[in-house]
Amino acid sequence: SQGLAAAMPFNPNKAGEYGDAARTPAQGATHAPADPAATGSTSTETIASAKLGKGQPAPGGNPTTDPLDRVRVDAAGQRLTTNQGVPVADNQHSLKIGLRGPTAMEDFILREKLTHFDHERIPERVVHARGSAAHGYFECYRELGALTRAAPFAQAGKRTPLFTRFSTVAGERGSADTVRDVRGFAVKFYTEEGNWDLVGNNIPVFFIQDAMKFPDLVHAVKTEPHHGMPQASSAHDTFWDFVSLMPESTHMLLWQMSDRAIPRSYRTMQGFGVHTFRLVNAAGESQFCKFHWTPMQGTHSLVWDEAAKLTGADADFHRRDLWEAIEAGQFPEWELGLQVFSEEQAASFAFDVLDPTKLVPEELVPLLPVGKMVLNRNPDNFFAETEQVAFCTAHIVPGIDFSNDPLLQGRIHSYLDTQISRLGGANFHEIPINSPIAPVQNNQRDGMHRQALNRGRVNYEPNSLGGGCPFQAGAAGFTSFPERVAEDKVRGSAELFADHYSQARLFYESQSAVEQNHIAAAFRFELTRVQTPAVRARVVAALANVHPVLAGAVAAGLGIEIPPPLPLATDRPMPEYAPSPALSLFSRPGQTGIRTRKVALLVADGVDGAMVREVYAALLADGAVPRLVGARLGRVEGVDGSELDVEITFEAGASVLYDAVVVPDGEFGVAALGRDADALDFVRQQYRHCKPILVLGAGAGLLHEAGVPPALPDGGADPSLIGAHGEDLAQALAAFKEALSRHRSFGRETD
Ligand code: HDD
Repeated sequence: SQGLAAAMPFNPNKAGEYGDAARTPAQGATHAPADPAATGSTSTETIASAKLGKGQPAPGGNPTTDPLDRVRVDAAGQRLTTNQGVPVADNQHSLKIGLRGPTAMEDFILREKLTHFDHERIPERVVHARGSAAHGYFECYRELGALTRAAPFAQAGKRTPLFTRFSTVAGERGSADTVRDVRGFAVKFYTEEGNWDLVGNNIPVFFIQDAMKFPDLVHAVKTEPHHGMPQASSAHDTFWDFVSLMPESTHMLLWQMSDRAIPRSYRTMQGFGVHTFRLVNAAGESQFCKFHWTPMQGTHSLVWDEAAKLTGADADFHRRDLWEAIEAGQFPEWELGLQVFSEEQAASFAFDVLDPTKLVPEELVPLLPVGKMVLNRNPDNFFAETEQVAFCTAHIVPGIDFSNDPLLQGRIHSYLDTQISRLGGANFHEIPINSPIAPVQNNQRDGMHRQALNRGRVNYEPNSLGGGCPFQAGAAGFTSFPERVAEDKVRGSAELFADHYSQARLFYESQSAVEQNHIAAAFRFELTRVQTPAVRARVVAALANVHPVLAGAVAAGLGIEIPPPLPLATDRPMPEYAPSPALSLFSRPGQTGIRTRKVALLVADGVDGAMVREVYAALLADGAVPRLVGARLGRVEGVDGSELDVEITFEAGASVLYDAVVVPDGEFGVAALGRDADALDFVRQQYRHCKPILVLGAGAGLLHEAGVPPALPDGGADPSLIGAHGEDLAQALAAFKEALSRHRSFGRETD
């Protein structure tokens, strides 16, 4: 707790939790957005709405908190009541006819309480049920009027509040965070021209090309219907049966079998809008656009063995990580980059930009950085915000428009539709987290749970009795881009959609050797779980069209010969592909150094306490999160007589929860650790998972006992396995921090 708590829990505007003083974060204690007036910043968080009033909001304020204030409830100092506001005298006993008699039918307090409880659950999302979210803002780097009239890009420095939810896809609401899966990356921008939802994933392509196939895909990947297994995993027959009969999924499968699908943190994932969208400027001119979110924290992933163990050690690993980083004031940031290209350019590409199984290589259309997203406030209430937030691809604003991507076209229907059953009616837009900061005025009325008290007699348009209001906005309102379409009405797909393998090959060839090995291992694992040999063989037959090395490695892992490749639907040459280095996770190490990285310092009676303290302080100073881990809670005594408080035990703080380990000096302490199976496992797993290890003096004995190769002062062949004695501690610490900022040392990987 010393690490994160030292930075003080921070949640501006969350008065309920930290008292009214928390509304104005103390100077130096937080990373609150700077006061534009004081810094001379160009920030123009100008707002004008009935809910919010006009003009600049309070510095560091977030316009979405004001509408949420309306519904914030704080019980401090309040008496208990029923839902009708009747004070409750006794909340422990039902009303009985005699102390040993039956309960009275008239006990309205009991009945109200139980009835409400019986209805506390709502249907979980049919996909992306498991997720976590946070509030924040988007800050625009530059005015983009030439490209789009969308409000968030209207001015350099402009801030637009937003709410972002990350999720897994296949698992149920209570499933583990670290399973192999695609991650959802959904952002709701509360613009003054209405809400814009960019509902993306951490992978830039998708499994299928047409929304018609989505229910089948989801049925195939979710638990099998007869026995409800497996939970949150694609490693089963129905999924691989479906995708092996759907060659268009091959590109996405390579991403899903890559380390992208086991991120270290939500904070270390890229996000993608996936589809080609349109930007439209005030003159009505349009360009195509792809949206990319790039994490400032770098792109980092787990290793598979670690991910599997984490599901047991902490099923909330990603949820906790996001929450703790924000509470500690270490606000995660992503840069928004646009790939903008004209229709003419698109027509010259060797792939179809309307095909969501294809990406636009950054080498072909570079990213234009246009702003950043900062997540700086955790929700007050998980259900009210994270669970009830309703993202819809149909939620776009003037300046953004759809393309004809057939997957996107189907999504435009599906999201609105699903919210109606999930959130119990057509008024889900009135739930505070979904309600825009822009005023809502129309003639839609009534329905379940209606909140607005629409006044007057006019609920139709055109009208004269209401002075014609609300009136059509005309050119100031949303106008669809008038794309010319003159075609036959058909079911089918465009010619270039038939190329299923070129970009899968591009992706594979763009990966480092380490990443390629991980992809092959993931296919081997998943297909080993598949029980039907013909399904396994069909997947390898698809991979034979991607790359002979990959197909060979997977076939060898399954103990089969490479089958003849699946037939190709097109043999068009695909000229512009070369390896795209931007597709490797290693191309984005990040800019936040060792901040928020968790480091375990192993302790026992007899370790060198002074040295442990020195390392602890040095890590804390650079924003890392050190923890003293021992066999049991309480105090251990160092050889020098110093006392150390164990913060967590090996049982509760398993190795997989830490990014690195420090093995202490002190012969007796090291000998004690060497007799502890948990301590030995801890060191072995840190080594196996390629994490930085700092070994102080006699600590070398623990590595030996654990069967880990010896550490050298400069790291030697393994730059993340660093040995140190008292005199060269500073140098070793520097090397350790450097290794920690790189995250892992895959050179030592053997499995
Ligand atoms: Fe979807 C949820 C992302 C294709 C239908 N989807 C959902 C969420 C994300 C995505 C991030 C969770 C939003 C949240 O946090 O609440 N979905 C994608 C991406 C896709 C995609 C990036 C392809 C590019 N989805 C897709 C298709 C359909 C749907 C083709 C249907 C035709 N998706 C849904 C849904 C969900 C959903 C059933 C479930 C819960 C919800 O919408 O709110 O409507």
